[in-house]
Amino acid sequence: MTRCCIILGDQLSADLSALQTLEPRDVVLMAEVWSEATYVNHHKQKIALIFSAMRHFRDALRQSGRTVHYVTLDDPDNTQDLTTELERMQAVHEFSGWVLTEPGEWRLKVAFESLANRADYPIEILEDTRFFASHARFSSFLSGRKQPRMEHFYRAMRKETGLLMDGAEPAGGQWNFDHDNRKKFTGGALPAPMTWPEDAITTEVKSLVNRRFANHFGTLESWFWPVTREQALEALQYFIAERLPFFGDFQDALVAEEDTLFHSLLSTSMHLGLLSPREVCVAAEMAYRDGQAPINAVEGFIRQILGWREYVRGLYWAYMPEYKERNGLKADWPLPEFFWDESQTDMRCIQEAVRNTREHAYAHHIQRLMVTGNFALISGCRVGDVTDWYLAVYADAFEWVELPNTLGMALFADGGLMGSKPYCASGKYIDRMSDYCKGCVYSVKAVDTEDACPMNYLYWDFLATHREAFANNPRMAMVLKNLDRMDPEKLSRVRMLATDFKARVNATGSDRQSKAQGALL
Ligand code: FAD
Ligand code: DLZ
Repeated sequence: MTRCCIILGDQLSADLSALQTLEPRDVVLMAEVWSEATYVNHHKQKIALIFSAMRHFRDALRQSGRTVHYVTLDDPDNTQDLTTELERMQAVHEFSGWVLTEPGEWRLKVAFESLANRADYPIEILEDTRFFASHARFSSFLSGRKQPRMEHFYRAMRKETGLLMDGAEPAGGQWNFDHDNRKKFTGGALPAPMTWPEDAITTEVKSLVNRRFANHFGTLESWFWPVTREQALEALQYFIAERLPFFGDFQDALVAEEDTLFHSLLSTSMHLGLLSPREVCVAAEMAYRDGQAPINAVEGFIRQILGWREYVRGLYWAYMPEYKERNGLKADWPLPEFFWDESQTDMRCIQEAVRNTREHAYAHHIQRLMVTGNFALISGCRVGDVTDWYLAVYADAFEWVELPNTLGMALFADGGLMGSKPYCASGKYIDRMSDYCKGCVYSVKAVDTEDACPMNYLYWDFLATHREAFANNPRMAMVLKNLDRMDPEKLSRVRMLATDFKARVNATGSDRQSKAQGALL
């Protein structure tokens, strides 16, 4: 009567719902499989992080006395797919039944449900309880709301969890301190990301990844990812002490060659299950209560986890699979080559965001939203290309969190479900929040000349293209008024520059003018 529990690469939590149901005699299956490692061109660090964390979790389970069948990628018997590995193990061991916690991605949930329906042995799929809001709780939030908004959900979650509450009132007297969190960083010492000596497991996994995934995006040289719960707890403590006090002030800042600023780098640890979101929020709140971090920092940080992280997951499960097909702005321009190779662009902001991404499998939120995301939005990049890119290149990218952020927040392709207006901006915004423009060959002050920052003419071209679609959106009224006031000849020059830019990129893969002209001769 032995049962088996299959644990996936992002389910590395001792309190996982499926693990909780096991008797001491029951066993665990974990498998490194080609299908999961290649369904998009995952960054090398993402694959290495998941394999290393899985192997460490296997060892922790074994130390606790649990029998674990662990299938490595190179195992000659490996069928290289999670559901077929389950079937293979069942044929060998004839378990009395299986249990798993629901996968975090739609495609995999469907695959396991379909196996459960056709198998002649029981496969039980349990809800993932590692989130604040269950599926039922999120459905009840959505029900009856025409226009769901994160802020309403977040306030309800604050009240329900008691996080950052003084009785019935929000701590600090306000629900949201976002207005205090928009400072430009003008210099000073920045705490380096925490790192640990590399152990034999990570070294072996990196060598496996270099050998088997040599053509995948990114490098393995840098590494600031915890691979065990102990390391993740240290990373949490380090963040709370060194970075959280400044997190709020500089949450939206962009600084050349400063790749992580005051961000926590905790997303991978929470998604893999090494940390629970609750313990992360509680640690942040304690720092506020102890006077170690100001309210604007702590509220801003907790809002990202209790608010945004839960909200995007809720929307994902509520609207999939139809959500993935949305293309509200009919975007269809292929993603430029320079998203994979920053040497192909002269835009310093994109160079910085893509370099960070390639070197670290990381970019902070404003790089993702206001640099690469904004460029993809205003140039009209094809939604599927963009969502595949984001899913591939970040160590923390799992579809439940990546898709609503990309398709909804960055590309405004979901018809306004994630946000009430598109996050579109010209180079002026990037100049205000960063030091990128100073070292850029393009002129951020220019709009309708050859040397103008492409973000400028693409921005006005975007507004002109979608003028009718945005006409009834009160939050777009001001920018549309500015568009309408633009001299028609100037607008026509701007639109021509946007067309030429895209033609140049189509022809050469690059926006570099001299190279493009050379290639066209
Ligand atoms: P911090 O800035 O320190 O924030 C703290 C935590 O808050 C994060 O660890 C994360 O868990 C949570 N958080 C912050 N913003 C969001 C958000 N918008 N949605 C959900 N959780 C949030 N996040 C992912 O985890 N995976 C993704 O694949 C992903 N793709 C994104 C794609 C786009 C286009 C955009 C605009 C954002 C995306 N985000 C994604 C959200 C956010 O950028 C990352 O969570 C964050 O940069 C992770 O770094 P950090 O841990 O240092 O975060
Ligand atoms: C992302 C990933 C990768 C690269 N490899 C594996 C793997 O070999 N085995 C595994 O169990 N899980 C892996 N994962 C994580 C899964 O893709 C993840 O569980 C789903 O995306 C659901 O969130």
